Amino acid sequence: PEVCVVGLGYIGLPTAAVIARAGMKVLGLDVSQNVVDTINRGEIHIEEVDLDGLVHGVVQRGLLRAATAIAPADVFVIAVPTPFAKDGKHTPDTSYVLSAAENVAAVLKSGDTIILESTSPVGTTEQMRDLIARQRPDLKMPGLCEGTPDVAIAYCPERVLPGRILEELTNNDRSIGGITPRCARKALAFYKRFVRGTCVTTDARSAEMTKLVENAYRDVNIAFANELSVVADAMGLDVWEVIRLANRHPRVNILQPGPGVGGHCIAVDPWFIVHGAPDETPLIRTARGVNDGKIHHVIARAAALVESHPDAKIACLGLAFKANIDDFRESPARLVAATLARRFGDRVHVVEPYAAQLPIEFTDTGAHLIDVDTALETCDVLIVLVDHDVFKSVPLAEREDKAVYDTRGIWPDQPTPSASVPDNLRKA
Ligand code: SAJ
Repeated sequence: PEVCVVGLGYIGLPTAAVIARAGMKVLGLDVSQNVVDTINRGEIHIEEVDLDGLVHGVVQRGLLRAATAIAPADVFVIAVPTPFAKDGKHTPDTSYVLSAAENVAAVLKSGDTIILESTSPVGTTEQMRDLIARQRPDLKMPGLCEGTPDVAIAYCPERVLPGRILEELTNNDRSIGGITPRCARKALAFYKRFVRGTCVTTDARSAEMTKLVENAYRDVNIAFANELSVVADAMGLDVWEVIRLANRHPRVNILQPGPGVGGHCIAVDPWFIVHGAPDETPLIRTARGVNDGKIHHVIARAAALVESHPDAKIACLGLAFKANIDDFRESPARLVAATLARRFGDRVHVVEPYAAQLPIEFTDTGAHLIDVDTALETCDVLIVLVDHDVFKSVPLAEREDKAVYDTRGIWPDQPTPSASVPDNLRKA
């Protein structure tokens, strides 16, 4: 194949499919035989808008094939996870990246390009290069040799938003970080074949940091909004009203408070910066703490509301980590709902149109999954945890008599939402 994509997850599979759509022959590599079989049938194992049709088409046209074993290619794209190590200290675990690089090294030949896309701590691409250099002393490595190196190595992070992956994969601008300028130019030529956005070349370390900075920037800004929401609760103010008004200032753009920050990126990547510079990152570290702390504030406020309505049925609206997607991993909404279910048992009902059943931790709590109509008919306490469109569109008439805790601010017309703030969370 021309291109080999290592890792067929939320980034690797759409990337492989988009490259194939551009007419290149792609081999997709995954450790899971099940994933490989699914893709080779023209089906997909993840949910993403329009991805099923695209994968089906490129597999049928013979442009995308999946396998568990690597084969020679001209360009290798590594898109494997970089989770935390299991040391409880938020240490980045780059072992999947390094073992992917080892795999690639085994089939590498002169003229090839290796691109790392996985979110990685600064220095990982050079580390990967050093590992390949040790394994393949026959090849001249960029930055380590005299004259023209045999291979090109670059770091090119993705920045796509789940739910808009295919759109953003082609239209977003990209940072192309070469180990050397020549590496950057080779990687640039590759991305130009399927990216419409502007591709900006830089060095690998700057590109690694850029990816981390983008997500840390968002985390810090969400932390500001979340802190304001806790302050507003203490002062008996409507935070949504305050933010709406402040955002009319031409240079103020405050993000939206919520039940905390979920997903696999924004709550993780800032730690990679903290880990690289622990003494220089008080703000980034504190923001993480504020966002994680918001979950517990929401649990306390929701529990107080439930306790003040001893006979009422409760509906938790939403489990997903954000609006209009079916991804429940690392979701603050799910944690809040499960905590309430453990505490209040069969009084708790969960509405999640994107779920067929409740996640495992709800087992034996007595909580039920119900639809939004049933919730509006039977529950007197509503706790909004996700801003799904179906919840947003519920008219005031169907909820005005209910006790509501709206953690996402989707119902600005709800009468005096702050009235339900319990005394212990109120200061003034
Ligand atoms: N959230 C808020 N308030 C806001 C915005 C978001 O509470 O105003 C919450 C969401 O509800 C969710 C979490 O933050 O729980 C993260 O959602 P998100 O939409 O901000 O981001 P992700 O995790 O879906 O995707 C992010 C994106 N990064 C940035 O916007 C800087 C995406 O572009 C990246 O490609 C992705 O991380 C990634 O893979 O790194």
